[in-house]
Amino acid sequence: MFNRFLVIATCLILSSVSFAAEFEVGQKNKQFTKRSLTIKAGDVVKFTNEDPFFHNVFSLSEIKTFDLGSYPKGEFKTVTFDKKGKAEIECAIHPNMRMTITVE
Ligand SMILES: [Cu+2]
Repeated sequence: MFNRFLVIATCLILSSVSFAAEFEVGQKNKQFTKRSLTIKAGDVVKFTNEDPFFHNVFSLSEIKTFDLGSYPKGEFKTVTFDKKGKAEIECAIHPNMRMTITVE
């Protein structure tokens, strides 16, 4: 009885949630591991520092302005892109680190 209730409740919850995809972008050898990435509105991008020194992630783009600060190896931070368009992603510590995220 109780199990059946749980199954029905779970189905109701799952059907009302739209699943956002998660994409991972590393920071390795002073570069983003992807130069460009295309995602859908609502998707999440996880930026993981794989270098033995600090990296930063920021964007001044109109669709998403953010600054994740600086963080060391092994740490990651996530950003949800909710608006469509293009975002230029940069690292404040290494000016050559750049990538583009296209949100469709
Ligand atoms: Cu960097």
